Amino acid sequence: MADELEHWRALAEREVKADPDTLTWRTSEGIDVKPLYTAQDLEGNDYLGGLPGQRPFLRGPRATMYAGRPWTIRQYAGFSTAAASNAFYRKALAAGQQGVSVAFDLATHRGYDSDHPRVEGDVGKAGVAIDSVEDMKILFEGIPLDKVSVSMTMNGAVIPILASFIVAGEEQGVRRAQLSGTIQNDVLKEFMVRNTYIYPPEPSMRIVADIIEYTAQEMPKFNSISISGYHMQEAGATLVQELAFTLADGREYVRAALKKGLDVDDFAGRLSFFFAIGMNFFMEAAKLRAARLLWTRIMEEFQPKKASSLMLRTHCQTSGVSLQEQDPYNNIVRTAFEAMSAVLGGTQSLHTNSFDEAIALPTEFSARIARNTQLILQHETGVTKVVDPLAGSYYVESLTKELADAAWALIEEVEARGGMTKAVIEGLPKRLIEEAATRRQAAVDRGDDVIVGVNRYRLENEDQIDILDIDNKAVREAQVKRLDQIRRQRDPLRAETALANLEKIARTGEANMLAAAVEAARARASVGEVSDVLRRAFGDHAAAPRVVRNIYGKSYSGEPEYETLVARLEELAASLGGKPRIMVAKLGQDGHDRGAKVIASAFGDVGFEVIAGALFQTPDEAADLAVKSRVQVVGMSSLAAGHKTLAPQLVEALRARGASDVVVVVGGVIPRQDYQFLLNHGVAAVFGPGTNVLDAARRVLDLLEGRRRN
Ligand code: SCD
Repeated sequence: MADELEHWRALAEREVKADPDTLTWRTSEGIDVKPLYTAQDLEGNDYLGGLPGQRPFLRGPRATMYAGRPWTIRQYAGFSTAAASNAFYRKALAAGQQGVSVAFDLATHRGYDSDHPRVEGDVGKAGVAIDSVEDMKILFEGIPLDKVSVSMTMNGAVIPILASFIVAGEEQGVRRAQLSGTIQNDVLKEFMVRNTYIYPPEPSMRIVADIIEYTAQEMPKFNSISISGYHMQEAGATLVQELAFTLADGREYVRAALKKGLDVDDFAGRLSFFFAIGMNFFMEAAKLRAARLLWTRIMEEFQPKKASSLMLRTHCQTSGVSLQEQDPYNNIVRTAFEAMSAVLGGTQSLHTNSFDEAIALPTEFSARIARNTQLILQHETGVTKVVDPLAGSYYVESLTKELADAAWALIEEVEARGGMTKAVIEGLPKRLIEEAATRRQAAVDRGDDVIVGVNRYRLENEDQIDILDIDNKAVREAQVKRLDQIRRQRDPLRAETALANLEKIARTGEANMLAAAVEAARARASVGEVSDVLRRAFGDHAAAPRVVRNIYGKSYSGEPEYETLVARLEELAASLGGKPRIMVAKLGQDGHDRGAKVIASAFGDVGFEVIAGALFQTPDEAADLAVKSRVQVVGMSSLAAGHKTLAPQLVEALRARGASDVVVVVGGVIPRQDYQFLLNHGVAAVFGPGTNVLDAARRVLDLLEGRRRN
């Protein structure tokens, strides 16, 4: 073998006219991927050789995997009203989808009823508006909850939403013990990346534990949590970070449940996971194998007796950030590869993104292609026939081990700091993920990481595609009407008593909060009312905005285009008597802040003074801060479709404060169809998905210089 390898090196050297080691690819995880793997790479790899359905489950949680039952096609969807979403689910189920997965709007996520003044731009936009049991009943009308399993992506307002679901089931004639599905209920990652938290970390962890307790006792078919790495990768995490922080979160939840006095075997089998699957094809499949191995290792510490307590079962979703606005049909291809990778890695359930998701909500057409991508995989490719088909591959087995070992080192680092709740409060995972995101953006902007149709092979003219736009005003009016009706028709004393009881339990911890909320939901207390009661007991969590520095700039330093820009900014600073000041603003309930953070970081490096606005500001609050901070530019980042409501309100709020000279630019998920609307409403420039950050900085500088000349 050694001789043959030497011979291979000589041949390789002749072919590429360089040392073959120069072909090694260092991934963003810091893993060196060599051009060739051989049996030698497997020497000393002690993770090899297991079988599926058996400890440590590296090869899959079930013995027969898809040969026995294929993964669940579970498309995440929801928009507008409960009735519109219900019609969408029913059609999807009839067309081959196998489970339901509800996307709630951001108002619901953050525990606000649709009539709350803070959520005007958010109602019904990026998900369905649910204010009460009545909406929940409409959402599942004609969908038998004892047969179809339902996933609900809810973390902040998890107590009222799960309570409303339980009561909707009851009133559909389905006992809670028969309900099958999953509630996301993973709050730790909200503090790290997704930001739809409501309460501070510690009471939020109590909520998680109460839900695990209640479902363990009352809902044996229901997965109490979906411990999610997906959003970490979306926010820019490397696969090692995604793996490590997700599993460390899982360990923290197990401890929280044990602290309540539960027996590990009573709940561990209903913990579930959720990972993103991006474009690094083999590494993503290896990640799922490594995840199962490490979860078994973690769970063995708790000495469960049941095998199911050691198994990692997971949902996967193809990567949203890998989708591009430019040449969007390419996204169908990206999603298909990612889906294949998830399946080769052995996922239990899968969502495939629609190709237009980098631009807007999926249309019926794009949703059909996304669903069919999975149906084709299940029925036409033969991938379901063999369990863990990548096992034994020199490369994939090596990757599995490297990922597992690197993630384990990070998990141990978290452990040394006292576990994930502490690490989250101290901000370690968030900082590491934000640094990785900024590094990745620089690699894309520099063209080191190629994205077809974006930084290479870009089309000169893009065709416009049809998109789905929601008439948010109409949704809000309909919701407000139903809320009024509910408040008029319910027994006020019963609702008040139930809410007061919940508040008492939240303050004392003397009983289960979900059990109390079920009674409140029966009494027709709304999602907002239940959330407010808990807000009174726990307070609101406000994260301090922080920006990482010197990562974007460092990767460009010395490059002429970058240095020219820096010099131009210095010149402007000299003439202004200080650096030009830009405020990066997130308005409404949209907590997706990867873009805002990366912009803030890169703009800071090139020479702007960056003021990071808090999350969830109203246009008036943002305008107040802009005026107080004497900024010349406000950059509003919008990823949740609220831009048409919120950007004009921001422009107006600035004008009302005598600050109409402040340049307003908008970036994020903005469909081209909306550019002119925004420009007509006082926005100076729009930066859609795929914008090169240096180009954006140059454009903002042009605008500022233009204003100074005029
Ligand atoms: C499975 N089964 C088998 C089998 N394989 N039986 C025989 N032979 C086999 N080979 C059985 C299982 O034991 C189970 O029964 C049943 O079949 C269903 O299989 P499952 O593997 O449990 O599948 P499913 O019910 O689909 O559950 C999958 C998860 C679950 C466990 C992963 O938690 C889930 O559905 N998660 C989805 C989460 C989700 O959709 N999240 C969306 C997030 P028993 O149950 O009786 O054992 C969206 C999001 O956050 C987007 C981003 C954002 O909003 O920011």
